[in-house]
Amino acid sequence: MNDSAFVSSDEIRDRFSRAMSAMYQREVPQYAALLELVADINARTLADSPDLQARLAANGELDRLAVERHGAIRVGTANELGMLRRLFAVMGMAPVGYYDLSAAGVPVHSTAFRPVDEAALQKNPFRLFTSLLRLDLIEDAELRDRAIAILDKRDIFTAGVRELIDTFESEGGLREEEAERFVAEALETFRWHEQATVDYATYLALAAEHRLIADVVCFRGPHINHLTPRTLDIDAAQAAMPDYGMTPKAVIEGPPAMTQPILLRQTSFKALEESIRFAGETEGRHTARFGEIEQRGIALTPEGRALYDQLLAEAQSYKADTSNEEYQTKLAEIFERFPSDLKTLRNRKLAYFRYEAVGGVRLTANAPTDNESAVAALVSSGAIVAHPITYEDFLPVSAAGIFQSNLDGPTKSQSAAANANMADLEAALGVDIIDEFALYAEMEVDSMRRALIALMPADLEHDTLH
Ligand code: OOG
Ligand code: NI
Repeated sequence: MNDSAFVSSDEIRDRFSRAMSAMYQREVPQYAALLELVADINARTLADSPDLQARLAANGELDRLAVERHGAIRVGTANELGMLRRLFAVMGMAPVGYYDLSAAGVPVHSTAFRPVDEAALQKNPFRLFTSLLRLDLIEDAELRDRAIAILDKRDIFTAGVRELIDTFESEGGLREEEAERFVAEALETFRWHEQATVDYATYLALAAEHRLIADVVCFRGPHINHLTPRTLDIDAAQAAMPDYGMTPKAVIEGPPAMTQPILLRQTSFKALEESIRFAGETEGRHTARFGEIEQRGIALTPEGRALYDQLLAEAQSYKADTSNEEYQTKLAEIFERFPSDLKTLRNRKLAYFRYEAVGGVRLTANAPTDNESAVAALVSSGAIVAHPITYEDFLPVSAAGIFQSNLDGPTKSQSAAANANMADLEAALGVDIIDEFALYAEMEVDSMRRALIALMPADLEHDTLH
């Protein structure tokens, strides 16, 4: 078999993410306006800051900026999620991270399908935040059974995509014509349907339990509910949204603006009210689809993340009933306790770095023998440069804020206590969920090794490295 005849998974993901964006722009014209806004702001920010431009270029992030986006979908059953896992594997995307949203009263738990290695992320970091409905959290047994019966009757995949996934798994790849067909067939799963599968009374009963349950259960498939381009200045984006015809959500989620941006800041425009045809030809309305913008910063270690979580928790009580300006001011005040310079973040091991040898010195036989101290000494002497590793994942509190701002209308309060069940989500996926911290740590350690090897004289053995 000729392996080179296969289209790479990275290439298929890139094509799929562009096709998804084109479809969503046709479905939700406001998303096209959002892309325009972000492109304008990114161009302006880069023009105003040659420094930022140089840093992004050095990190290989300038090229991916224009294609960078994430999306979100919600599915109803373990079978649907299991099949999605196989579908995303064709595009080199694996489930990373576990997000328990039940604590915030949203009856789902989630993971992000995304590429994991550096080359794949650079080509196109397209990610999909994917939630599975927690039918076990519906208290009303009769309603729960009805939801299960409705979901059991639908098939969200085309026969064509099922065949192509089988081909990918048995042959080890897809050829050009198959890859093209795969993108078109896979896209069908995420298309919007203005025709609901249930009557209006059923929709209303499910929506009264939780709007999200109605959104997942009453339609033919898991319509893409938003796509999110990456901006370099989210404060400017939030402020400019009304000029582009959008109503922004009340506050920007995540950390405040910082000299060294950390993790992820997000905002969205409110979900649109759409007209739906229910079974029996009743007309009704449903809000589901919106647009989101995000700004990404450095990935934090578990220690850094713990500090972030602690400071964010302190800020939560200021979030309700304040303007974004007031909230950001308060947040910035609280986050003064979070180091904002790369050196402190590195010395206190709060964040992850990619190390790059820039030369100037050669290692000698009496250099420190463990990689970490050797690298630290070489960073101080300037022979190695530490670049921030970009956060590629999501944040549960932010995600809850995004969910809630797009689910207006009455909802019964769901289980107030956190009710994480990662084992259940993994069973549905059919694979283990990858720990995001392990991925960043591995990237960091690999880069240390590569940097040290680059500075090593040819006569020193590479295997003296750990
Ligand atoms: C997902 C909301 C979470 C994010 O960026 O944190 C999310 C959803 O509404 O389905 O997309
Ligand atoms: Ni999102």
